[in-house]
This record gives sequence, C-alpha cells and structure tokens, in this order.
Amino acid sequence: MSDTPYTAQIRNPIIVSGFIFDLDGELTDTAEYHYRAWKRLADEEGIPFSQQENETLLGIPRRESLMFILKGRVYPEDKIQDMMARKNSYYREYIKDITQQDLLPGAKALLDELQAAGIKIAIGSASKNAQEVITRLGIGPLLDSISDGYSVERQKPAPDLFLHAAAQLNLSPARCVVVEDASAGIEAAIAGGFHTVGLGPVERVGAAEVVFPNLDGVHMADILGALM
Ligand code: B16
Ligand code: MG
Repeated sequence: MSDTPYTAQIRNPIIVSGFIFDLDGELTDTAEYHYRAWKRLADEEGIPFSQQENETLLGIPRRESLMFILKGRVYPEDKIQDMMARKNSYYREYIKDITQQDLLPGAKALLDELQAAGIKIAIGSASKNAQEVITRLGIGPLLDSISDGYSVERQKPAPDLFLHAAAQLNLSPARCVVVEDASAGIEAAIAGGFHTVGLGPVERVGAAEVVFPNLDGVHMADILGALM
C-alpha cells in the first residue's frame, strides 16, 4: 500500500477552509464582453486597440483600463467619465443575456463539490457589475460572500480585495485558495499570503502555485493535492 498521501501531509500540512474565485474568466467568459465593449469605444474614438492588448487588462479596474487604452492621450475629466460610462453601457448591454448556460465548463461542478465539502466560497472580482453577473448565472445561493469593485479602494494587484473576501469568510489568507485568470490577480493573492490557482497560459499565470488551463474537469482533490 502506498504511503504517499500520509507522507505528503506530514511534509506540508495545508488546511484549506475557503475558496475565493475571481469572476470574469473563471466562472464565466465576461472577459470577452469587456473586450468587445472597450473595442467598440476605442473604434468610436479612433483609437487602436487589439485583443492581444486586452490580455493586459484582465482583472484591471475600469478607469485604469481606460488609461491603458488611451496610451497617454490627455482628455478632460468629463470626457473620461463619458467614455467610462459608454463602455459600461455597452458591457451591460452584452451581459443582459447571460444565463446559467454561460457558466464555464467545470465551474458549477467545482462549486457544488466545495459546498458539499463544507468549504466556504467567496467571489473576489474587481467588477462593479459582479453582482448582476452572479445573479444571472444563478450561483448566488452557493456563495458565502461577494467582494467586488465597490468593496475596497485599492484594486488588484493590491491584495485588498482578497483580504476583504477572507475577512468576510472569517478566515486567514493561509486557509484560503484564490482562483484567478489574471496576472494582476495572482500578484494580489500572493501579496496577501493566499494559496493560488492560476487559470490560463503559464506566461500569464505561471506565478501561481498551481496552473490549470481552465476549470473543465478540475476537482477539489486535484487542487488540494497539487497544493501539497
Ligand atoms: P467593471 P475580474 C474585472 O473583473 C475584469 O477582468 C476587468 O476586465 C474589468 O475592467 C474589471 O473587472 C472592472 O469591471 O467595469 O464591470 O467594473 O476579472 O476581477 O472578475
Ligand atoms: Mg478575471
């Protein structure tokens, strides 16, 4: 009989009691909608913006994203506010048709599995539209708390949003796993002392303790086993 699990536990005992999920890009593909909304705005303004550049904006708040797209172009504050409002109205137009069918493969199965195991579940999303997306996805009843774009001042890559989520769960960062698809999110989680699971290419989330391409077929045991 193999003694591997016992040995692994002695070597590095990890007690995980909470999972904090980013939202856009993990549980649903709203990253594509953010891109389309920014692209529409950029086209209207005659500013070049590519899908590749959009990768840099994953997890980055609205105003900082706009500043990146403007690439040093200077506008008065009322024009900046107008552009952010326009992008948000396009984004809200795109998310209004989201349903439970838009949960990414493996997401619901993992959430159900975690809940059945008594693990607390939180959302840590930079988005001010997170609540609406969660409602449309129908996952509200599975969540113990939601930290979003309204919860803290300093957004990712500062650790504040995930620290807010851990406090809501009443858990220390060391007992929580953060699941993220953005390099800014992985950076934030590491800065906060969380365990980290990166979803996506290693070039983007390789700083995480464990990397999966996405949540399809990923079970709680796969994550906890890989963290040991
Ligand atoms: P909003 P996440 C982030 O959500 C998105 O990845 C990022 O593209 C977006 O700019 C940011 O939310 C703010 O979103 O404009 O809706 O407030 O990945 O942290 O779940
Ligand atoms: Mg994300």
